[in-house]
Amino acid sequence: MSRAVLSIGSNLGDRLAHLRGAVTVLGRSVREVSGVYETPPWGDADQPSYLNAVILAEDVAATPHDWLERARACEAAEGRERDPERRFGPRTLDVDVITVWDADGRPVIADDPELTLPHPRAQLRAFVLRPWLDLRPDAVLPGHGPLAVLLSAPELAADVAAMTPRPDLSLESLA
Ligand code: PH2
Ligand code: MG
Ligand code: MG
Repeated sequence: MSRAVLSIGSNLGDRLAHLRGAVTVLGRSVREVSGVYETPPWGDADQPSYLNAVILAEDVAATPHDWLERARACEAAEGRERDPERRFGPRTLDVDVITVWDADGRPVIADDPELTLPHPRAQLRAFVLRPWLDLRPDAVLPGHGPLAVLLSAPELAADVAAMTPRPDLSLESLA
């Protein structure tokens, strides 16, 4: 069994509908979906706030590149357009592969430029760590440590304080 943590985010158009689109396209591989958070834009402040959530996914045969392909299929289904000028700019849907575990339960470590695993900036992103921690309080980001420890880093304090749970927006019933 291959397992993956996927981060989903949207800050353009009907944000909740775009996140729901990801859950729908991933289909039967979705095991659990976190709550939705409203989060301040990270990396490029001049854009609307995001809705973010995390998906725990499983599939018997998926390789790391299969997860990447599925992430891209979700983005394409929600009309994602890439702006080469703005790496961290606004988007209808972003689906990032954060970590993958192989059939033996070992985390995949890869520095393939197309798919670096674990995701090279996950440890800096409260909008990834917080919803993942909600689902798995004991989770560890391979190579970095327990999520609870990473989230208490002073560099993340402002982002943690600024993100707000949106219990009124649920993806759960779709999983
Ligand atoms: N994604 C980005 C850039 N900045 N900020 C938040 N809050 N959430 C995101 O998903 C996000 C971001 C590009 O991947
Ligand atoms: Mg991203
Ligand atoms: Mg991305």
